[in-house]
Amino acid sequence: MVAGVIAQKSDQWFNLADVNGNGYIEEDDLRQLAERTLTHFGYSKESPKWARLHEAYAKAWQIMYELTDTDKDNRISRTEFQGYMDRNAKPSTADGLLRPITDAEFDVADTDNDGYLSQDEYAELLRAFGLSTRDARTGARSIDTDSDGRISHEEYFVACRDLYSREAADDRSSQVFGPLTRT
Ligand SMILES: [Ca+2]
Ligand SMILES: [Ca+2]
Ligand SMILES: [Ca+2]
Repeated sequence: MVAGVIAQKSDQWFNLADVNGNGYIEEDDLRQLAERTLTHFGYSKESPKWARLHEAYAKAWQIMYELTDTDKDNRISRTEFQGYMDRNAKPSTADGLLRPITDAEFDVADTDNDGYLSQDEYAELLRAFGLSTRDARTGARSIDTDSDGRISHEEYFVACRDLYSREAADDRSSQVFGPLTRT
C-alpha cells in the first residue's frame, strides 16, 4: 500500500519522535529527544538553550496530548497521530504549537550564534534528530530554498509549518527532515 504524502511525512516525524521505538509517542520520548539533541551539540545543563528546548518540548507534549491522544492513555499511537494529522494538518492550527519549538531548536543548532543556520548547522540538527549524514545533507540543501547557504528563523518555521500542508512529494519542502521513505 502506498500511503499518501501527508501520511508519509507524519510517519517520518512519528518515527523520529518515538525515541525509544515502542510505537508510541510519550512525554518521555520528547524529554529524551531534547536531551539527545542538546547533548549532541555539547550543551551543558547550565546553558539557557538547555532549559528552553526542554520547556518547548514539555509544552509540545501537553498540546499534543490534548489534541491527539484521543483515548487519554498518556501515549500517542501511530493511528491517533495519523488521525490528527488527517483532520488538522493546516498551517493555521500549527502556528501556536510550532513557533516556540522551531525557535528553540533553531537556537540549539545555531552554534556560532549569528542568528542563522548554515547548511552544516542544520544538517547537524537533523543528525541530532537521528538522521543519517546523507539524509541530513539532503534535508539541509532542500530547506535553503534560495541557496545562499543560510537559513533564517523564519525559513525554518515556515518549512516546518508547510511540511504537513503540502501534498507534493517532489516538493523541496517535503525533504526538510530528509528524503521520504521510498515506496
Ligand atoms: Ca515511545
Ligand atoms: Ca493514546
Ligand atoms: Ca549560525
